[in-house]
Amino acid sequence: MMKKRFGPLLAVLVLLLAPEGALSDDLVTLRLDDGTAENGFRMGGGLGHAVLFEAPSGDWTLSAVAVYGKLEPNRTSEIFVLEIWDETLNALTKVTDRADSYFGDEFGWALVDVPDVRICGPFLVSIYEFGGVYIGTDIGSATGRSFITARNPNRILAWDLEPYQQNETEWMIRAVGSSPAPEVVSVRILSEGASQSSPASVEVELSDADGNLKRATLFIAENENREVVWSAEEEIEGSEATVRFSWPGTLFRVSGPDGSVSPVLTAEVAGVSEELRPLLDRSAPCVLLLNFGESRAAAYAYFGEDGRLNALIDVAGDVHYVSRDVLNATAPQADYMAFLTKNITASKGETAVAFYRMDAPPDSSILSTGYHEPIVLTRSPLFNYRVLLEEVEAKAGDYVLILLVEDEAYNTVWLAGSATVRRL
Ligand SMILES: [Ca+2]
Ligand SMILES: [Ca+2]
Repeated sequence: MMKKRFGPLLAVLVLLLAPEGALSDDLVTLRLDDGTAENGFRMGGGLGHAVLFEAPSGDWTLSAVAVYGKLEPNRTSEIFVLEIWDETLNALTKVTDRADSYFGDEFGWALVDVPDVRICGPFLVSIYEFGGVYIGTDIGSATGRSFITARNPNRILAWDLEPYQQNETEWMIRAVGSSPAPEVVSVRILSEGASQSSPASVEVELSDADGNLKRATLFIAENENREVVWSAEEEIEGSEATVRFSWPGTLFRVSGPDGSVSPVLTAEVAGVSEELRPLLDRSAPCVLLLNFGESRAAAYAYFGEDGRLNALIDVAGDVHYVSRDVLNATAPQADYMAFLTKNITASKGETAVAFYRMDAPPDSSILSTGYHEPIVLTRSPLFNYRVLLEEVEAKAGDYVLILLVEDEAYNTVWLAGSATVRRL
């Protein structure tokens, strides 16, 4: 039998990072679609394609609408109308413009500026194309928040778009707006030297004008090669927060039967019961390459306090592997061998796990994400595939701090400070 090999894994994620100082990416895009159009529809007859959004903050300002569309070559109307309605279907603002100023002969995103409007709660964005523009349509699982509307009087119509049902159709219409972003008030290094007996310690003070702080994440990168060796995140809330991070001068390494990769970024698993804690202690984001990489899924690998790999669960919640210990703890009567054949998709030898690696290039405004060499699961799940998470000492030297602060309205603020800590 010919042995199949895993294909190369491309680095795909690039995160914006503000160099030397904090910067908020002002505009945030609300979307329901998945970014690819399976189809396109024009309705004409005064009917609108409408999408229901919810303002993510009590202090949110809508400033533009993005529409994925293309011109109908034999159109009878040259204009389109875009309207924003509140939840009682009252128009808050509208734009009327020429379709060929925004759309072309091929599908593409058109960004339509609308007069800034402050919005609270749910709102509808609708476009009336009068038969002149095909609106990109995302077919698949949908939120049921895409509607067909009409004006004067403003109303939502019964869904009669054959052959697609409302619960599988998403109009590719997005709302672009802004709300107050978090601010980093101060970063104080409380203890600069890092060792396991005496961790480095950093205190960060944060504020947010509209009081919806969500999370602060600290990344620690080697000053010389700029590789991120450690990250820690804290959930926060409200309009002010003080967060203290500590770093014991270590990093995580995952070893498999054929070698090891490091540094691997991990987080303590939140909300796990006392019983399961020893088995599901830390998790690491990863990509699962199933069936020799023919399908892949963003996932989390879970490790016990003893470092053993105890679960692989993808972001959709599908379980690809749990260890015998986890099954015993959650379903003591179950037979693991029977469970293995029925429920485990991580087939021995055909599945690999690729952990993320991150770099913070010095004179660059990006934090780039790539992958370590995938670890192929060649051993038996009965022995946790012989995959192990270990905490090891980081190299001596200087490390830079990079802070990411997020709020509930999808604002993200990066601070790539000049602050450093030192592994002793
Ligand atoms: Ca799609
Ligand atoms: Ca905010």
